[in-house]
Amino acid sequence: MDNFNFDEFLLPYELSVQGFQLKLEGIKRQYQLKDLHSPIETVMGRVKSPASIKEKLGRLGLGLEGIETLYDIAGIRIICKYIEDIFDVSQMIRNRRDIEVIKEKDYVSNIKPSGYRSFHIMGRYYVETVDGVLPINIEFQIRTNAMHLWATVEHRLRYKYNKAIPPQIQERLVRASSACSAIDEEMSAIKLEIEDAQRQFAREKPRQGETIGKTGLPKYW
Ligand code: 0O2
Repeated sequence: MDNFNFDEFLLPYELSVQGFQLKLEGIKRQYQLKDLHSPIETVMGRVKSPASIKEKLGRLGLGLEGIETLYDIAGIRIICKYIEDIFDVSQMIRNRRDIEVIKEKDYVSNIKPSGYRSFHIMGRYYVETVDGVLPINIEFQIRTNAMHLWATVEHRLRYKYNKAIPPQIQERLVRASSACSAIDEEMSAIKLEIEDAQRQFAREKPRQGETIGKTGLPKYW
């Protein structure tokens, strides 16, 4: 394991992550230029560190020969405003011709016992390298701001407690996850109500001083 060249191995993963971040930022920009709500709010990317790769392989009882079976060496996180956006973004990824979807994990409908919520898509992406075309596994984690807040705090605590979070803290985290779910549901309900009002308003003639977006709907937000 010691003489494995991580820099060389990880370079195509880094290029893929950078490339996808740009592509997804581009989609967000296109929505903005069309004056439409973008289901993508923030895009983040990371390549798993060698230490974290070794730790995960060890946890799975694999040696370095198993490295290419890991799905999350290249990771893209897409943060959305509303739960509905998660499903729009997932569909957007499924429809892409540069990604072959391998599997999906719906932790939004099937919340993990820890309280973790997110929608994961594991895909294969083909990178052009000097040695030819290389298949790269890439994991998309799609979640709302509330899901992201919870996941980052819980992740940090897991490291702080060396993965053994005390039971009373775990219980509070599960309750915090339910509170985040409630926020997501309420935000979606508010959005729906405003959209209904916008549709109603669009059927009426705009009064003086009121603006109508390119979508034909008045700009309330
Ligand atoms: P890190 O440090 O974020 O990279 P697979 O991906 O299918 O080969 P795995 O890892 O069992 O197998 O899949 P799972 O459970 O879907 O986890 C994948 C990633 O989702 C994790 O990667 C985390 O990023 C995130 N995740 C899953 N469960 C939790 C959870 O309970 N809390 C938090 N905060 N994140 C979670 P890593 O490698 O575990 O971690």
